[in-house]
Amino acid sequence: MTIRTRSIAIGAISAVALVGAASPALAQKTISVTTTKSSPMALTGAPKTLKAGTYTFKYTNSSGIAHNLRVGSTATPLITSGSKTIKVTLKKGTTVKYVCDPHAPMMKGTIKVT
Ligand SMILES: [Cu+2]
Repeated sequence: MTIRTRSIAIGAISAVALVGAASPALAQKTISVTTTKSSPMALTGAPKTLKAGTYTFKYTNSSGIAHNLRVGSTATPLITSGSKTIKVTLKKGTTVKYVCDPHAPMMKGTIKVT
């Protein structure tokens, strides 16, 4: 009786482990972009290159000045504090621009998608 119970338990653990192993491939990557109090007119944290795929861009603004983050054609609302996220699919071989809409001449950058 005891031996049977153990072998069933081990079988259950193996099944859970297999499901867990499949999850990371489906998980989305999050890119954090921030505007800080010390650099209140800058978007920092975006990488220069990214692999093609779908990403969550998390924009955090601690400056007290209204900013947003636009990546390609997708933008967060304007925020003066806190965080907002957008989901963006980046296509291989493109260069994607990101900006803060009200301050696009100074708060901007590009990401090469490989
Ligand atoms: Cu701005």
